[in-house]
Amino acid sequence: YRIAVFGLGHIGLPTAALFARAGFDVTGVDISTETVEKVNIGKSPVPEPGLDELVAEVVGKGKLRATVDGVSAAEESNVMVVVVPTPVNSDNTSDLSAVISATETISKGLKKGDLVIIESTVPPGACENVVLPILEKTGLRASGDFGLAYTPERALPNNTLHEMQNNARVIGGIDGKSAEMAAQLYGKVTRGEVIVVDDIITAEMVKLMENTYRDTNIALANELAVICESLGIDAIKAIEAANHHPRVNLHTPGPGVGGHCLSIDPYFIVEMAEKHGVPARLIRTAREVNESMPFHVLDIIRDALESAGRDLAGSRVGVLGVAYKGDVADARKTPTRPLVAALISEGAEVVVNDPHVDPVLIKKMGVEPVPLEEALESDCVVLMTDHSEYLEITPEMIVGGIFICTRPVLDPEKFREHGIIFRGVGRP
Ligand code: SAJ
Repeated sequence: YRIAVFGLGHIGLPTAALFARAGFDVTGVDISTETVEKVNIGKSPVPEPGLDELVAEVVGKGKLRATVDGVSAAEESNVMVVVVPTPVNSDNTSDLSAVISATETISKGLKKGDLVIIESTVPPGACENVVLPILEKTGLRASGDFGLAYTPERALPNNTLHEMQNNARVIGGIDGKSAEMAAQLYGKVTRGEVIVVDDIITAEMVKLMENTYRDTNIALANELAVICESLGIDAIKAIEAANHHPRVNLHTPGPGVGGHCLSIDPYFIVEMAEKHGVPARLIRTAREVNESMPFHVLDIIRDALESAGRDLAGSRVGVLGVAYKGDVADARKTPTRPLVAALISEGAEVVVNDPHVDPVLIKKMGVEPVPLEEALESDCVVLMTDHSEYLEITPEMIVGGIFICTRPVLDPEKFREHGIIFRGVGRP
């Protein structure tokens, strides 16, 4: 087969590169000439461990090349994989414009015998109700003339290459032949189990269920943490003890849920549920709880400053971490953004440190990126992201005497022994 992968981002590029290493001839398609140029000189435009090396290897061997010309790529290939982003609109409905546009491009090069595979996360039903009609406008018929399958990407950022080659793969097809062919292709990339489910909509739903499970579980942990704070209970220790139960797996409370997946995917279920007259109360509430967490952190900061006889307005707050989670450079949907905006509107003087995130992006949040030592000299230091660098922070480094550690990564006692006001999500 010749495979064309549409979208060379966090997931598309590793997918294309792994197919190329498995021996397929792969054309990567992207609308960004900058991305295409970078890939063609053997470099990865997305930071992901091991990806630069892999891209260099497969481009060097001539197995992967990139282009902006999607129509020619589709004409030359017999398998087309769509891995483009699906963000949410401001009203939390799905924005399928990138999937639609990639599908339209593919339809211009679609031939008899081709297989189209969608990997982008979509609301249940989107492949059959949105993608399929575009492909059939060509006059070709699904099943009879071409195949269609859906297989969600499930790899964890920062561990993408490992997970893509080891995680189980869920596949749904428009017919048995499409599913079987997709299963064979992905079986060449992953050692994990390849699970063929009944149909496309089931495969679409599986992906959303996984991230909704995690988001809802984190919301539960966050709500329990806030309750524990008010009752004088250390929620982190309580959750740890509860998780010794063989059937309990409470997640970790924190400053909120960021990233492009957990904070978006539950809304895709809500959207379709409501269209079908089902309210999706729990899933929606979980989102509300997680989206409220940065403002809970704001309350903790204000409270801690007031307990030291200071006002939030006019105080200098040093925020540590812009990335949505530790040791990544990705700041999409990060809880740090609403926190910083709220601090500024309350009149605090905010400085931000992040050793991984592009300083240009930090400046766009309306704050100054500063070195760690400078952030630590603030009246109040707030750890938002569990970057490895921050795990080395010691009481002596908290010059202003107030430390808000929103992630359970440092021991409160160690700081309190030194007279530091130590507060955190879930800490009494
Ligand atoms: N978080 C918590 N508490 C926890 C776990 C996470 O507050 O106990 C926060 C993190 O700090 C972060 C956010 O949640 O802000 C999301 O982080 P994550 O590591 O849970 O997930 P992502 O968004 O990096 O990747 C998820 C993964 N999905 C699941 O684990 C079910 C990944 O496997 C998916 O491929 C990815 O979404 C995706 O692309 O959908």
